[in-house]
Amino acid sequence: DFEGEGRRAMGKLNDFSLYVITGENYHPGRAISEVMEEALQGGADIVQLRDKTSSPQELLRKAQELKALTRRYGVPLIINDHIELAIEVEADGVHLGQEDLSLQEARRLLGSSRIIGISTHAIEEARAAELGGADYIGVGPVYPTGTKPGVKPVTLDYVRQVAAEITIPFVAIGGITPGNVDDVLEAGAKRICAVSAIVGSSDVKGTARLLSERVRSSRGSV
Ligand code: TZP
Ligand code: MG
Repeated sequence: DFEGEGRRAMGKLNDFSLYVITGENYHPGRAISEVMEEALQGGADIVQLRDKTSSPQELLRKAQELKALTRRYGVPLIINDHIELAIEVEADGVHLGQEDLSLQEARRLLGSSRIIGISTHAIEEARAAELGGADYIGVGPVYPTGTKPGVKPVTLDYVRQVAAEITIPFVAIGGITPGNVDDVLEAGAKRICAVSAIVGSSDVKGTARLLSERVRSSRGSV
């Protein structure tokens, strides 16, 4: 049931290590569910549908596909921006930016058993999200990234600041690759998120496995 699934998803939120977000531009000609399944096979343990261009009908179809896939793998599905779509497909939660619907309004619409994640770029935003009842926050872009071109990186200093002060789960995001993930973990991240490094890889499963193993071993729970 809707409530029960949500609570199970919440229970999992504390443990997740590798959050993968869709990015279809990075895999032209390959289906979203095929690529995301490879990421799940490699150890991704939370999935977000992020799609800024599709029609409502296309978005609904993709959300339904990913809902079926994530159910099969027993991991939460988060929908970026579209709270009404999250409710329609009974996703596990939503992810919102600073310019989107407010956290309070989102909570009112979703209830307490669904996950709400908020993007943050400065400690004031992180504090406000924690105080406002967000379930997790995004911290980034840590590094420059083609997925969000022109956005100023928050740098590892902000990761350190959040790690020291914020108690809800946070996920470091933006330009994270196998080559720099150790620095991000060293700065205090216990969870990381990637788009291009995973879905744009010629070995999606292998890259997801590599990243998830680095995160898990740094947490001492491989
Ligand atoms: N939010 C902050 S950075 C980012 C988002 C959605 C993009 C991350 O993409 P990539 O390809 O992992 O750098
Ligand atoms: Mg948004």
